[in-house]
Amino acid sequence: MNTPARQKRHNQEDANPGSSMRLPVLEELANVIREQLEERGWFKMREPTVSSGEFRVIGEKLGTILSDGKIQILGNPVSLATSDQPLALHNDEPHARYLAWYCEQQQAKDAVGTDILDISDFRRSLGEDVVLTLSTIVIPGSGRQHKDETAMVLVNGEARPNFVPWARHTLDNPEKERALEAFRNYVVAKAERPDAITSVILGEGEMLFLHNNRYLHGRGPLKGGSTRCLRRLWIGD
Ligand SMILES: O=C(O)CCC(=O)C(=O)O
Repeated sequence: MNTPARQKRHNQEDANPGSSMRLPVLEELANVIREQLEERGWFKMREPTVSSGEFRVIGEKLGTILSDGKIQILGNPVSLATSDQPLALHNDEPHARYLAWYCEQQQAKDAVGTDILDISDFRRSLGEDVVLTLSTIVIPGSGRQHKDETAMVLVNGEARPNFVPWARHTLDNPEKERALEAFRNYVVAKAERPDAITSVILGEGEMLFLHNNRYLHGRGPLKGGSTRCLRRLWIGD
């Protein structure tokens, strides 16, 4: 019998994004996503029953949430991502192992996708010397989580690329200039290969998960007045 107390608990569970009834389902989804990210670097999920709140719960199961915000055009943009400008291929905050976007609203006409490019062979292609030099190139106050980031971040022997083509880099010796040039040339050569870039278009309720240390991402311009709105998570270890 549905007692008033039981009915009340049900109603609370429906309202709560991480309701205890749904937690095993979300846990299972997070396991699948983690496996896909570690195997192939990205995963698009069509799961219309997952709400934006539950998307965050999935993110929490994948790691520590470093940032949770909206990518949509703002009257006074606080970043390129919140303007109608195109975004060249880049990495987000390098301490975020995974990135995730949940489409809350897509542009009514001419849906805009997120472009992704596999750079998982960067360490072998660039070589250890270049990787080490990149880790000494400061990108001053780039306005992300860590104020002075470097073009490569080394964490416990792992190299995390931080490719931000529009940012000012401190290049105080020729070795750094050469290393950054090599990084840029590497990305250009990768992007020029046929079918290298995949454009992932999200419809409402769809999600994209990306390994930020293995893939670059970007997007084309948005239409002025676009209602496209993605909820974005940066997920650290
Ligand atoms: O709007 C998009 O599809 C990508 C946004 C982006 O580049 C970012 O979140 O850093």
